[in-house]
Amino acid sequence: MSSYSPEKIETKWQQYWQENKTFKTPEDHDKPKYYVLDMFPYPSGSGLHVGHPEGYTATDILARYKRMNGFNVLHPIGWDAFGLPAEQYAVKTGTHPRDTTQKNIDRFREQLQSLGFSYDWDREVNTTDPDYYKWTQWIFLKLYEKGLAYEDDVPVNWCPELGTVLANEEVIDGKSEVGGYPVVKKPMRQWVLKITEYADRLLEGLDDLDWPKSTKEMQRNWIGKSIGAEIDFEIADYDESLRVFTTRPDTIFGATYMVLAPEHDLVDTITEDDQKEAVEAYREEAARKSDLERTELSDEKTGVFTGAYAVNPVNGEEIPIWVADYVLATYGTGAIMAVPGQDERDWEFAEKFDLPIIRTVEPPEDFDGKAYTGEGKTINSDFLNGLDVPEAKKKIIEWLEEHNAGTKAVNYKLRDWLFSRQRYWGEPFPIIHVDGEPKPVSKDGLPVTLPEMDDFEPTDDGNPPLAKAEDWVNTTDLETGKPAKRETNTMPQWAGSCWYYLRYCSPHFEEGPVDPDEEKYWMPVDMYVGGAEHSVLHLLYARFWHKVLYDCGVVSTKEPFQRLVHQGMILGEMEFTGFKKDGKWIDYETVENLSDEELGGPGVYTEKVKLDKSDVEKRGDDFVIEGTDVTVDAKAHKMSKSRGNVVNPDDIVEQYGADSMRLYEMFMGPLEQVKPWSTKDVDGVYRFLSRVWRLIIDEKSGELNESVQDTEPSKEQLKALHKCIKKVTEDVEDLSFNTAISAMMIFINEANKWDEHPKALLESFMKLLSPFAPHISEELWSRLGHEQSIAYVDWPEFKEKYLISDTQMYPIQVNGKVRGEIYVPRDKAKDKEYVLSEAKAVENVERYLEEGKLVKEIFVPERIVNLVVK
Ligand code: ANZ
Repeated sequence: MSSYSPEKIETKWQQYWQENKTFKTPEDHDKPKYYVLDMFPYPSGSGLHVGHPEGYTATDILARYKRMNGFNVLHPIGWDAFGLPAEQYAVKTGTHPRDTTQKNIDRFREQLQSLGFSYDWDREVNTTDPDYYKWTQWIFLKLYEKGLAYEDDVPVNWCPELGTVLANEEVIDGKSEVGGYPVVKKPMRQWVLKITEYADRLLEGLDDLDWPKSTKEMQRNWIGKSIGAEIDFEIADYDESLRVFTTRPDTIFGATYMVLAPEHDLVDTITEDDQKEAVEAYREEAARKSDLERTELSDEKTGVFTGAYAVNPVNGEEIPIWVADYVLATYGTGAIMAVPGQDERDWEFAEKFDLPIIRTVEPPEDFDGKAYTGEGKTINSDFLNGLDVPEAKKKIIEWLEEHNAGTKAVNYKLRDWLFSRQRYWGEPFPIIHVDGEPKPVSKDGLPVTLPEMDDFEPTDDGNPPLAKAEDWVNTTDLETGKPAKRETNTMPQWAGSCWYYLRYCSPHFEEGPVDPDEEKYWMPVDMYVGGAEHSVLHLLYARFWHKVLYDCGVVSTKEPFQRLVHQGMILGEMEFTGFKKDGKWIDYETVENLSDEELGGPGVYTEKVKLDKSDVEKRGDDFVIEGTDVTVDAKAHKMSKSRGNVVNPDDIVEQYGADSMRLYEMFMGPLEQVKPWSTKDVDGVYRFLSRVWRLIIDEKSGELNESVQDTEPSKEQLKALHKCIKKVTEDVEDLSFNTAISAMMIFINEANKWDEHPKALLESFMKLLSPFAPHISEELWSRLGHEQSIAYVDWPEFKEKYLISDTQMYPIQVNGKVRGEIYVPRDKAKDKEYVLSEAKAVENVERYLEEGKLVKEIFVPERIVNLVVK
């Protein structure tokens, strides 16, 4: 073999790693540990997409780098393999989801192995394996024992098309996140997890995590803690009172009307007869809208008057009670005091229905808006007048508590977690029903495995497919001998991913989900890399379970993921479109800024022309038609089948090899940035690797090049190498992989100019390259004469001394202007007399000295010489 051929060396090394179990995690707990984790994939039918190797290469570089730096590294992978697609496929084709899943897993594994990732394959986990989900069920029972799992009849998001209930998070704009099918509300018996009990701890825990700011903020908003008060308003002529939640109790003197959510219990009681019809019609209308539609700020406000009045506890004033759908039944108390002066939604409503508006906070003088939501002095508010908002809040709460009319209150947006699905392909609940009451299956009864079935459709009345497995459903309570029925719901896909990172610590442990000693050593995860789409759900649910397990004494850590990084999405290739009018090219900006009419009518005089990459050139931030100044529209789009811009990683690996694929995905740009794909640039990194190859291997003979010798590296060579070591080391630590690769390219360009290539120098370079491009590095390392894998050799140490050159340059100024420069030997660099005499001898400087009189000599060691001449 003479030229660089990845197809030959890559399989060879993959086999070597597998046969030698090179990446088996060492048992040695004396070394410092590094746990680097990927979000495990859902093994879909379409195989890996180019987004997977992006995060996976980044973590693999870190894993390999840390091993070479003496760390004990845990770098595992597994499969998040329950889920809807395999079940839908089963309904369509009759293929059991287990078979589909197994096939997909095998394909994924093969693809990951073909990319040379250094996973410990002995620790693979699979959420659908009964040995795994036994512990998912065990954890559920812990939640149940702690009163954190309960059954409830809840109005749920029922998706008839999918035959299942969806969590709020899985419904977007009234449609299912998967498939986009319509979703309606329907009351159903469901399992619910009390995540709300952990709301405060989930908030507090965020403070110490090294996570992207935006992700923490999303979790904070999702939990949505609001501090305020609950206030009771008597209802005139009724023996009832109305409780509202407000974050602005200080504005109570400005409450000019009240609003009940259409679903509020009091609506029926207090609506006056002549208003009943209107209220009823309004309620029906509201039921058809989603929460999102109802609370949209921009939408026209709607509502009806009930005919009843509430009494403001602070001043006894009677204010009308309305029903309006911008108030949600599911938040706070489902009722509000409306303060149009300080709340935008209330202002709009008051304007529309001609209700009074009273400001209770003085807006700044130049304020010309409507509702004023800012800070300021309280006005029109009796005993609160003159106070700033926070003081006024404090004082009114004291007053309300004294007068038994209200209390301080906290509210969360976070709801309890709807934890059951009407599906087959999920974890069965370890629950039986005896006399209609739920009862946990005893620990020896775990795992409760899925029954064999070949019909995966839900029953016509919406019961889960498991209800059809009668032999399985009907069982006996082993404790009492009574007949019992198994729970037929299954857990949602989130369940298995809530704790998989723990299983990796001791995947074969039989006494519990995780071996406590291993957990103590490995946890928390030091680096977790995955998509930003998991900012809330998976990452919040896993934190919740982890905290419950902490409370149960199963884990010793309060948080699972210390550091989190999201890789940026990889878009399709850039697409270029030029525009023509009357047969002539016109600037893209012109097209963008002119209306169709101005352009001569839609599509009549303008013509869109799809352009090839080779038709355009980059000019500053724009792209122009080659050889002209005419700008074009240049955009990259999300990869999608319908757009036809999907890049298949297998094709790239086949054409260029895994090392080029890895290197390219890291070279595209900063890890966290969104970036367009460019196959042309894969070619670039391939050429770089070929250059590395040719530097060491003689293409004709296939032997080491003659220039590769056991000689001492020169100072110049050491300087180039250590520059590279410094940069690559710092950049890997900062996850700045693209710039690390640039530094290696610079080194190779330099090295190509040298006649001799000392072995030691090349070996150091191969070490630097090895986490990025492990196959070529192993191959060249072995050809340089090593029998052991490069994976565990020490990372090259950076030595500052090689960067300092042998001479010191001094600029020589005369009267503050540079007139020349000198180079002095390093050992004389601080010798004032020597430097000054050399400086004065510079021809150009000498001239000035002859012309005038030297009055002052300024010498700054290792910096500069300045001579003042008059
Ligand atoms: C009076 C008031 C005056 C309010 C003011 C705001 C500004 P967050 O921050 O989201 O918790 N609210 C309470 N329950 C509601 C419900 N079920 N549906 C819709 N809106 C509801 O917001 C709390 C504020 O949202 C509460 O404070 C209430 O309006 C409204 F100058 O009460 B406020």
